[in-house]
Amino acid sequence: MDLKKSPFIPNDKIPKGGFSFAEFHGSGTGLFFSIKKVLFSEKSTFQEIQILETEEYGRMLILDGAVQTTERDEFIYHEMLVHVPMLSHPDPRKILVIGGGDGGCVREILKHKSVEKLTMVEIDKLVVDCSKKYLPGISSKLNHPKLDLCIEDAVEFVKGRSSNFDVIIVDSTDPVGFASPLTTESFFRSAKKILKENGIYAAQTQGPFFESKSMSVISKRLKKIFPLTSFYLANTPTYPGGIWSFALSYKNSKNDFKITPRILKRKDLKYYSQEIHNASFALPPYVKKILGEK
Ligand code: AG3
Repeated sequence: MDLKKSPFIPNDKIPKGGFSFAEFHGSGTGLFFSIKKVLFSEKSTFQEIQILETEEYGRMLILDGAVQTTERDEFIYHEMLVHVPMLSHPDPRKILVIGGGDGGCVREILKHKSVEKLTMVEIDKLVVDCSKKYLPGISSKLNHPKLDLCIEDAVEFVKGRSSNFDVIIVDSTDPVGFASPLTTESFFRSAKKILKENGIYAAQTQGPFFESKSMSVISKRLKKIFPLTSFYLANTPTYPGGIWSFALSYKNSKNDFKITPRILKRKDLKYYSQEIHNASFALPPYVKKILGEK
């Protein structure tokens, strides 16, 4: 093999006079983005927030050095995190989003006419504010009248509320630092309590390629608390490993997650379809192993 050829970034691809941002995914590997402009860079009480204008992916939101979303590929993650649980529920009216300050989940949830009230609990107001300013396509519905936006810690929010929600969607950062309580058994127990009897809990559960350990821990905990949990996958070009997992859990085991999902007739879905919905639950053996499934 000619080492000078493929393994190196060709000189003409290294930004001249500009710079690049890299997220490391393991030791000695990662993903780099050529940056045209820094639009926002500040430290909030919770984290370091950056919005960068990239060469290939449009604008990109980074929290504590981890890529959260880019204008070019955000549709995949947001459509899959939202429409799979929403269309698995017969009549989702009251929805709770945890995290999701950029507004991508809110935008997708509001594509469902059954929604009467949508509550979003985001810990960091600065993420909401800068997304409204710099990511207009993603945050477009953050001023919607059906949305009740609460700036508070979701761990406190879920404690002691009544069973009010049809669907809970957790759009969190990686389970480190202040986001790690969102993957504990006690959080799952509280979330289950505030779901109605036929309620559904969905969450992003990291990538199988670089975060297999945390995926396996989350899977064990979810399966302990919820009577029925199933995982599904989607391609996410800008997240570690390019593939991401999501969990779908039911409060009541009488529900069957293999029911045919309801159909959402929209022309603006770019990744989600009923076919993809069903196909996304097919897991390769290495992922089943991580999840302790056969
Ligand atoms: N939240 C999950 C992003 C996890 C990405 N992890 C990483 N890059 N290490 C995305 C928020 C989008 N609304």
